[in-house]
Amino acid sequence: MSSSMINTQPRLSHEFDVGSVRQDFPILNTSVHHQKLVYLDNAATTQKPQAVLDALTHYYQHDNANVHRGVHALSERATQAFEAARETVRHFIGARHAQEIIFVRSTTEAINLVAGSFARPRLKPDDEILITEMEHHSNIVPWQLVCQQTGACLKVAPMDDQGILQMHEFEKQIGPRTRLVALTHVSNALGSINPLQEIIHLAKSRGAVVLIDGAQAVAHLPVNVSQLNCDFYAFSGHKLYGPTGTGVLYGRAELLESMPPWQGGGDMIRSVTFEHTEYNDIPYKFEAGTPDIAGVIGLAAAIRYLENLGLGPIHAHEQTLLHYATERLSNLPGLRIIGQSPQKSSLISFVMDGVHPHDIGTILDGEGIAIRTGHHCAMPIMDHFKVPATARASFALYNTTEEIDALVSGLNHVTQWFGK
Ligand code: 7TS
Repeated sequence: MSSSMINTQPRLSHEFDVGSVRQDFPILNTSVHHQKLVYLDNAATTQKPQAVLDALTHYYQHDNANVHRGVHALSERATQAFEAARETVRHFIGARHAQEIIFVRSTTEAINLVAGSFARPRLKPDDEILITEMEHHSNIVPWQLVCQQTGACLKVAPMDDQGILQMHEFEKQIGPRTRLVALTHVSNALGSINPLQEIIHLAKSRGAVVLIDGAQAVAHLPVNVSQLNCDFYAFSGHKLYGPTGTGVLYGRAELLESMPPWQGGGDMIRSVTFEHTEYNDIPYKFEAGTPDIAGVIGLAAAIRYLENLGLGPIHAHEQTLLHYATERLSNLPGLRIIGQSPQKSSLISFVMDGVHPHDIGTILDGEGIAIRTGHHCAMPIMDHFKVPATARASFALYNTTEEIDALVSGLNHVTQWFGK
């Protein structure tokens, strides 16, 4: 049996059974500082279900070989599993063609690929790239580099104090010179879900190409790139219960065809002489060198795991956690939630009067509770809210209301510790 055929058992009930889901994640039984782990740092990376761990092990134990180059049985099996994973991803995000799925290392790499291969060769001085104020650094810095290289100009659409994109300002910023609109689907530091349908329609009606950073979306919301009608969509495997070192760039076939390769090397060519190189077809043109074969196969296992549970029930469960946590945290004296969009994914950023977020994180860690503290690679968001950092609890499909109770109890200890 090839690793691509490993599957999770279909669940009998359509109800979301978090107790049973938790049993699929061995790491959740870990103790930290003699306490049961409460893992609330899922926006940084998610834990992996046994199905993913099994897919990785199975591949290395039974199928390991390089892809697209051997006639021997293992290479054919590895290639078959790798290409089956591409089809799994295509179906998962509703792309029309498997060749529109490019395997990369991460969201960061996907965005850099578009910056280097789409934007950099095309943009001219005074052309514009429009982003938003709520971007992760990986959807800011690659465009700054392109602007430095081409003389194009970076524009930023503002958000309001709830963390909602100001649509009228956004609309005003899309001008005749806007070549590219690049924005996040879900903000990693605020949780805000952007109204993509409206934004993409607007941008495309003005002739701009649209890239969506889906790093914080794909594990939490059903995504269909064909319905969205975006040109590029980027995400990371590790935030989707899959292995680190895997990511996906979806790109519309016509655009990908028209772009030069990004990196040169093996697999991305059809023929090479010292005088001339013929490039391979898409997607291989953008996949130079040996890919993370095991990782991609693990990513497909993660997607099958999610599809088996259903993004709808997962979203409903996580929204229940979000609302429960929002209510409980709002009642804590001196705690302020940063990011209050009514359309929010399952994370809460917050600050506490007189306590540095790092101290919150350290005290919670002592109780086995993992949250993230810092600027979340979104320093412009911190600037907007005039805070140096926030504490962030981010929830995944395996989290429970009891874990939120543990968080609240830990935050009460923080308040007591600081003598309030
Ligand atoms: N875009 C968004 C919206 C993100 O949240 C992240 C990672 C990235 C891009 C980059 O993803 P990578 O897999 O290429 O690193 N965000 C976070 C976070 O919020 N905490 O740690 C990483």
